[in-house]
Amino acid sequence: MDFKRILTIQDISCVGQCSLTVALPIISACGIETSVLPTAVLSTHTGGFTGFTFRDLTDDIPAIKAHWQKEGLYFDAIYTGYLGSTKQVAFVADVLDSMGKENSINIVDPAMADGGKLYYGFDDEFVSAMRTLIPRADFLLPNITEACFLTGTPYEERHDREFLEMLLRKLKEMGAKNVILTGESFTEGKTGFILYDGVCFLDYAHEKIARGCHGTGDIYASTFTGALMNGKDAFTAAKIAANFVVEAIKCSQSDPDHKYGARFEPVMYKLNEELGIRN
Ligand code: PXL
Repeated sequence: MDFKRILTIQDISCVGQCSLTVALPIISACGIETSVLPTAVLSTHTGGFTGFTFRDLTDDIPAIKAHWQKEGLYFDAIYTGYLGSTKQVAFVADVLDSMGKENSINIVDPAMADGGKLYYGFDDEFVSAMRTLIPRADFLLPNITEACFLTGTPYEERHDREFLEMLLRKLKEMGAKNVILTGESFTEGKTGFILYDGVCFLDYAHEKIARGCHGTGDIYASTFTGALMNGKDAFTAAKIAANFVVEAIKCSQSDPDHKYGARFEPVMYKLNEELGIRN
């Protein structure tokens, strides 16, 4: 059997169901060994909480990478998410360039913005740094706000086909091999994703659930990574991820105290069934 080892690079938000506390269980449940490179440790995520702690791990990255190289530890895929500082982005670019095995896959989620705004603590300098990861991405997974910031396009509430295709084309021109715009579709009143590989725009639309949850981008990117590493083609992996996010959001609807994240744990078995994995 061909065992795959992937590396995911993002923060540990101790409470809040995002980043590594989502990526580690989901990708592992997809049957893939998941190594981690934590970018920062926060007491909670930064959305909807105040007074959180933040320990930046930027300066640990070069030594961690050097040790892995010494041990000959390389990865079949590298998936990046929330990064802790502008300086760190260059270190992460270096890890993407040098720690993959031959034919490894880079999945870049430019986790930095939503709802027309950058997340707390990010600025234009960080956005510019994040642009340097685009040509390294086999799969770039922005939401529409991130796509606007990365392309320097003013954010608009208008999400018609012309606007969405323009964003996807620009990101492709900026060097991404494939772009998956999340949380959008070409069908009015629905959400989903649009995958652009430079040739076709492949659209998948599903129901929009009234109450969205924090961290769903991380559930999406983690599930996509896990499904892709199980040999699914990109469109199928993206569809499995979209359906799993819907299941997790539905599962969270009845619990108003759970607004800080989406409950994916009770529906994990559905992802296992979909991928034919028995835990
Ligand atoms: O889910 C994205 C994310 C990840 N990590 C931290 C965050 C956020 C979004 O706000 O604050 C720390």
